Amino acid sequence: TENYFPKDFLWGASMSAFQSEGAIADDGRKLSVADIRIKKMNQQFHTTDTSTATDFYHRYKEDIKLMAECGLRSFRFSFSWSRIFPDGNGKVNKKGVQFYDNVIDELIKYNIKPIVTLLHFDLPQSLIDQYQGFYSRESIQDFLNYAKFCFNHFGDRIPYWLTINEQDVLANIPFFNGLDNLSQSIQASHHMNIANALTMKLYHSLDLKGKIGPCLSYPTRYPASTDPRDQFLAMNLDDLGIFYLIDTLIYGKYPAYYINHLKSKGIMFKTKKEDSSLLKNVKPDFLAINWYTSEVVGQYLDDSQVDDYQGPELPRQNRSEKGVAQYYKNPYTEYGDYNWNIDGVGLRLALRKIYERYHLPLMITENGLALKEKIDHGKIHDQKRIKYLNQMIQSMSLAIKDGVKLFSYNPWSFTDVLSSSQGMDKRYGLVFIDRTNTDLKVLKRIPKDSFYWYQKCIHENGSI
Ligand code: BGP
Repeated sequence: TENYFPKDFLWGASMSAFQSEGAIADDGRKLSVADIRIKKMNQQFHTTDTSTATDFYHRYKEDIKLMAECGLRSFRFSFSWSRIFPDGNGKVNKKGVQFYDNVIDELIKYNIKPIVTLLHFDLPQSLIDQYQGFYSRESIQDFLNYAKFCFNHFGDRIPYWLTINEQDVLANIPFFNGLDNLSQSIQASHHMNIANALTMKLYHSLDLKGKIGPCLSYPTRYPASTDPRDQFLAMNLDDLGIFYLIDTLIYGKYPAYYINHLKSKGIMFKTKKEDSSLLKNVKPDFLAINWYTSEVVGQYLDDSQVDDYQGPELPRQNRSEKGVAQYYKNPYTEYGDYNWNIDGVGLRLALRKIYERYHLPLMITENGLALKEKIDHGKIHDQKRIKYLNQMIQSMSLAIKDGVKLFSYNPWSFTDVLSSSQGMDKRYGLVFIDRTNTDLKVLKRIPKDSFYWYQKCIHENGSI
């Protein structure tokens, strides 16, 4: 296939702190909401809590060496806020800072550019205890202080910063933020919008040479039928899923469709007079997108309506959102082991749609296929993942040909990591981590077939 990747394209890979580091109480670190959430969810499996994860905290040198061997030019990871500020505010923890100094230096040693997320699902639990985290306005200042410390201390070595990972997810799933209900998390999302805006403005006011942007997730949505209502639904879910957040950041105010939507649900967040000026004049340098899959959406059907429905004859998925949408399986695409499909065209469509709406450079910060895997004579033959990556990379090339300014690709995940909610058996990595072993000290790293495939792809700068 034709190759449109620029020579300096950043081929990388992606991970996050709570899913890889472990060592959750070492060297002064305190708990985050993710540690507590995951422990609650997976009480029965010791191997699926965050206390060890993949032990990146102790094995970062080994993992970074593998990154270099793979040929990575960038690595997208996150700082654990409660490692740097154990209470979220107050005193800085030197040993936590030292750890990230070490990781960054190790990456630079191999010429791998660090892409750092400030917050990836792991708000310090102490901020929940102090004032309910992002639900409270105080969180804005604490996030800013944390960001400021990081910019000042690490800034000269970090070319790309991401503010908050997947605020769209945080806004809709309260417990990811350590909160209890949707109206709290809508309020939290407003505070995160301001925190996001002020953090980017702060960064741009400093004399640093890097770039900064928000990081959001997006599944491409296909309407289930030509019924105009399904067509409208797919667009509306896009708007209410992700675009309202980017619109707010870029145009400096909430779009009317979002406010109308909240009102129709009887939810409204509180604002202060100064908020509209705080939200204005933010200029993200790029948008970071986590993209995995495409979805087919149709109108929501009550059981009583199902029989009369004249719409699409598609297999219904188990998933439906009451009163909002019914999800279908896409018969034209293949699926991985976890209900997410392999849809390269869907990625091309997403890249065009997002670029044409905002005209900002794009970076893919997550993309991958989850599989259940086992070691087979010392190897892991992940052919389906290779197929997935192949489709994605071809689509990226075509998107670039079409004019999309895509400059970096960081598939999820470099090594297997702890899933955000489904334990250690749900694997995305290019490198296998043997955690089936009951001896947690083993955690052997084994590059999968996809590792060698991606290594070659990087070497050829995307000619596959
Ligand atoms: C994204 C998160 C990641 C990662 C990924 C896969 O939403 O940013 O942290 O986990 O999804 O999701 P999961 O682990 O639930 O399969």
